Amino acid sequence: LRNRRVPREDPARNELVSRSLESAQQCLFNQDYGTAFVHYLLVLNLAPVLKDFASESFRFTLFKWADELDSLGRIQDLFDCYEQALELFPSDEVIINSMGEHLFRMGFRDEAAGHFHKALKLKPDYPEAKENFYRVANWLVERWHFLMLNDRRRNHKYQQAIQKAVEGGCNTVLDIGTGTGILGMCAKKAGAAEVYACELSKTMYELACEVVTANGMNGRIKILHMKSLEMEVPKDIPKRVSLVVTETVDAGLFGEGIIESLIHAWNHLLLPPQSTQDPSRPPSQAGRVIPAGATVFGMAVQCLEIRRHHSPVSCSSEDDSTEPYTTERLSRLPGGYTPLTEPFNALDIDFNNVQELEGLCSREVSRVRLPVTGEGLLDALAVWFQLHLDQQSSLSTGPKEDTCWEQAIYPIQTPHNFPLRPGDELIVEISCRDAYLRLCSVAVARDGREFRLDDCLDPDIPRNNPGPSGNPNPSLNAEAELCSALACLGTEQSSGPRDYTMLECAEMALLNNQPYHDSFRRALAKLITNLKDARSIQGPSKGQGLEVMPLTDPPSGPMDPGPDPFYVLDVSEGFSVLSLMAASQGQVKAYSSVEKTQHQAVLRRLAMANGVPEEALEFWLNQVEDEQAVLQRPSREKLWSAIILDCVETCGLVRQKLMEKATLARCLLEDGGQIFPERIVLYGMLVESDTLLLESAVQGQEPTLGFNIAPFINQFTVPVHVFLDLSTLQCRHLSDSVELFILDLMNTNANYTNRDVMVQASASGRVTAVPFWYQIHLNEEISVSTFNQDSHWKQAAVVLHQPLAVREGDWVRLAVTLYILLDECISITMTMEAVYIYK
Ligand code: 44T
Repeated sequence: LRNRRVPREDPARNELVSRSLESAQQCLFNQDYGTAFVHYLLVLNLAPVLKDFASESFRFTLFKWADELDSLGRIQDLFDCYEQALELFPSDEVIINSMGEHLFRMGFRDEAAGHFHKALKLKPDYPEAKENFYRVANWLVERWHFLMLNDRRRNHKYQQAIQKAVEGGCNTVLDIGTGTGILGMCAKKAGAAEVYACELSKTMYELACEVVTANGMNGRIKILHMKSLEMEVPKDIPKRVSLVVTETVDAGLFGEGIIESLIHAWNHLLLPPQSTQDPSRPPSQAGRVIPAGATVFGMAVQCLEIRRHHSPVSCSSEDDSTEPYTTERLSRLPGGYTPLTEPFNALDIDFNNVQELEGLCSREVSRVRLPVTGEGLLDALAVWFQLHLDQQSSLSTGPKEDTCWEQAIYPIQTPHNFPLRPGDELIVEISCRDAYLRLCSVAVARDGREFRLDDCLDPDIPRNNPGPSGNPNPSLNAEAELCSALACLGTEQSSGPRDYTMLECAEMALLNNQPYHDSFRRALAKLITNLKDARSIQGPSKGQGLEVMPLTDPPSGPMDPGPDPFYVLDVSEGFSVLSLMAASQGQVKAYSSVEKTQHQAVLRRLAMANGVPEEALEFWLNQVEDEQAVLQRPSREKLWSAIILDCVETCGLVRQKLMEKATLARCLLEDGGQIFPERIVLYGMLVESDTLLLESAVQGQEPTLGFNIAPFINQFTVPVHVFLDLSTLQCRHLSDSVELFILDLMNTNANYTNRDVMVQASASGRVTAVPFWYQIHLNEEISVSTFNQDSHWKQAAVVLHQPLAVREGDWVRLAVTLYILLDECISITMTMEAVYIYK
């Protein structure tokens, strides 16, 4: 018996362990990671005592092998390896985080987030996991959840309507799209006998379960992780319910599929409706829906900000599969908007009438004629709605309302030379296809004649200016030449598809960011002039003190600098027209790394329209596949005269891996060559903004009807708010703008990662956020700001966990940290900590 307790020395086993360990190390040295991994697995399974000793090398081997498997597309093997690793090291946050990264890259966002979350719980200040988690948090829990939960009025109205219905006898309730469970909890609190809730997002479902438990309703509300359309009686709920509550509506009302959900609910989940013939049926035996119905409104507007993001996209896009609208908060649009008509009633819909719901999509297109009341260009039809919770109470999402809601924007491309004016009538067609409401402004009636709007080149359209070049309206000149070129192309080839609709809003705004493009053009021209000068000096007097790059080809004759082109490479990740700008300079051979075929198509058409010779612009990625073309690429590595990096994303953050790219790019530049931009400088300021707080986290229990929801959903709070429109943010400035840090792309070693910045408060208040933006320095003289009226960039803001009270004259220390993670990738995140210093 005694012997059993003493670990038996097993020489054979020991021998195996030590031989395997040796093999593992040898394989690792030979970079045979697959075999090394197998050996390590064997060693650590046989001799767990070695775990501490070998954990570092084991991890290293795992990550190397996983990367190999990833690039080989052996996904199953990859995840098997991680499973095996986690059996050995179940609470190793580095392995868990890394597995999350693989999951994320493969598109399993929920699972990835779960891993990042777990890694963070194991090690709360593990920067990689934190950054990863913040990156997915926005996807998992959309930011509007915070807004809606902070919207007291909305919560209160829903609660009242539910309470009235339950007290009136509706005692079995289904909450469709429960989110955090709030409406279901209202029903339970109001005394409903049975409450069911469904939620299709896994993260939100799990959150709802936590919230319901925390509010002592565990087991009293049955929450299902499914789409309501998949629910059946009695499989998922025992019998039909008397009340459905739902707020599955988006800014365009129908975008979350409420019509389909309610048709299904009436056919499968709800008791039959209260019939008009026999109104005596008790409410517990009849079905009804909160909200009871909705009224949709529309209004024609002129709005430059919308135009920048959509022109020249036409509203008559033939693609039915996509949402026909974008969303904006009209009241917060930079530059505002001009109503061109009064709000009009576009649709009335009764959610308690299943025949009406079913008939909606097959309903005939209706035409309305709207008197034009304002003067201006028609840029969009804005749409909002009233949600009738019951007979008495309704919520409005209108632009004049004090609401968290955005409006749906149906962009319209009208000819720039045809402003509407009072006295005109706008003819709008309203239809419902694919359960999306579609609004299309088709024509204008003026002086007894009708002018169709979907045809820019209609010769019948009266012209009040000579054309794009002589445009009398200065605001229209803000649209880049390129843009009008694009518009012309689109209409010239009227037989072809209107493929300029392939650009997204932000891409369209980029195209319209003329100051940026002009600045780039000037900066590049300067560089080329300098290089030309250098070449002409170098030519005849090679080696006279000037550092000359070794050339493999013999240089051209001394008197003739030769037609050697300047090579320019644009490695922007998204859409970019800078390669085209470069190509249009002459004597430049530009390469674009734009990947999407539609982007390439747009660039080609723009090149054609702007007279750029075909051979001046090439697509890098197409060439990588085409060996013949590869041969024609610059043969020497250090040949690029300029490399263009897009360093700031539209959302207002520095692009990931920027510094790594800059380091690489620097190695490829010819002498005197340049990276564009050469430097970016980050600016920020102290502000007090309650709006930003409301969009970042649920504030206490009061707005959420006294339910304990905030701590749960606030786990998904992120410290940096992106896509901010700083020019219209409701806030008080509490300081001037200050320089926060500099990223020098021409010299990455010069960059620091931590910096303390002292900021003096210019007014008293509570610092709740530090919005930030960038000055992008193309060269010493020329720069553009990402916080600028014409910018396609939005801004971002660090939202402080704890507002900081300051008095005028106080100094605040901002600890700005720039995470540069030097592990396979370099990425940058910013955290900021505001410390109140002295008075
Ligand atoms: N956002 C509004 C739209 N769901 C609200 O998974 C207003 C946007 C908005 N679950 C700024 C401001 C605002 N079965 O969690 C979601 C969703 C779920 C379903 C089960 C179904 N058939 C569905 C359909 C949706 O319902 C939840 C709410 S959808 C509300 C959308 C504040 N930007």
